[in-house]
Amino acid sequence: WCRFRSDPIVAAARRTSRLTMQAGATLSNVTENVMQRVRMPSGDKLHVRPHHPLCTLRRLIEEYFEQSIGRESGGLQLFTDMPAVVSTTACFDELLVARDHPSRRPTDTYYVDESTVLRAHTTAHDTELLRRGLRCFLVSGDVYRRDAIDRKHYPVFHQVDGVRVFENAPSEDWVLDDLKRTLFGLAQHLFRYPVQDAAVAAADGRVAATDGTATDDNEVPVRWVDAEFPFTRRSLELEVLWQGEWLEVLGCGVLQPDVLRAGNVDPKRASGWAFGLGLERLAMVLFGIPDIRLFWSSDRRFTSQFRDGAITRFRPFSKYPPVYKDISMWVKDAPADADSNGTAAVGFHENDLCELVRSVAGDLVEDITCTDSFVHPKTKRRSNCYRITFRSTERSLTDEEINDMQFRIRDQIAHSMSRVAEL
Ligand code: FA5
Ligand code: MG
Repeated sequence: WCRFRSDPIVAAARRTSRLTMQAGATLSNVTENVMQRVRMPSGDKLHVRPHHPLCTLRRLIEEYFEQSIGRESGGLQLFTDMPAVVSTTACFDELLVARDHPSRRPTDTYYVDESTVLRAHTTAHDTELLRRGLRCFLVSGDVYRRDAIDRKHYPVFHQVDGVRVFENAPSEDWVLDDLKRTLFGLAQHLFRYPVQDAAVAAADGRVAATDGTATDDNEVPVRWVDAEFPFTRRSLELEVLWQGEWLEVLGCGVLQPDVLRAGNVDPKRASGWAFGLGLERLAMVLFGIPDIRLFWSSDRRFTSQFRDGAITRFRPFSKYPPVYKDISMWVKDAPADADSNGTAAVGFHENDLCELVRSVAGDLVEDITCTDSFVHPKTKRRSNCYRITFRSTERSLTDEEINDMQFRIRDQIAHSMSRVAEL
């Protein structure tokens, strides 16, 4: 029932974190494709790979924290190779993620077994590091989520989380101000231009640039948006205006007292902040990389463009033509009260379709969009039409290989999704 139980990486993670195997564990929903990324030797991972844009960006972030708070707090600790296989306790429970929170569902998270997941965020390490007595640290690594497919989403991406705990902070407002000031400084450090708080600029009657370049004053517009995370309060997201679009790059907030307690920190004496940032999102903006799949490319025309430490604009080597294929199916919706934790809810979920397509087409699939959905007036059955965009970032695809992939996708849907979808 657990294909990866004997996998060396999974076994090692289980040993070091004393994960317990429980009876009646659910079937793993980790695909071989994804497991290959988990198994990559830690030195090959993109956020530590020499000259890789994600590595350059991670180092710039660390450099900023070393130069700013590292000195004042007397001990910033950096982690880049914490194991990606973690317990549900670390990933969810200790972060107060409710039992029925959507992020826990097997449609959204990769379960190795009932109590073990591929981390869905690097926040999964925060309580453990607090328990080790650390009060100021950054954790970076590969994270895994079952998700949509488009040019901004990929099932494996990279995050950097940061935590800072203060003994005797004057107030929660003070902690929040420190957090905002710190992250604003980070944006400034990364963009090399003064960043401009869009709300402040608007109040001053100044207008933000909307074409994605810096304005005449070389200012990059950013803004704070209210957000919600179970593990923080006063939560916020930072967005950057880039190419006419507000792009969410990080989430943050003041740590909940119960999270501090889980980290053996007494919330009566201490308080703290945390943030989590997506490296791909920021790197796409800073290096001008148009498609998240490119980060995984080993094509020399991609890799040769980047040098350690330098933020340079990506020069597209050529845009290969997309090929569209439509696929229609009758789908069975999950009952509204479906059990969200553990066993697969019986119902159609788009993430399952995306995962299936990804397992057939790999990085040749660029996007999957539902283009039409209707409910039959008599039978009340729902029909969805999906448009699959195939495009390689490296070459032209032949009709033959696309037809072959499309055929295998249909075959797989009929084979493994028959309970929830009918072609
Ligand atoms: C989190 O993961 C929280 N753990 C962040 C956090 C940490 C908040 C600590 C408060 C305190 P979220 O799911 O929004 O939040 O993801 C954080 C960032 O990861 C996003 O802002 C985005 O930059 C990036 N991200 C999220 N999903 C994807 C994806 N599928 N592909 C690429 N990047 C993604
Ligand atoms: Mg978010």
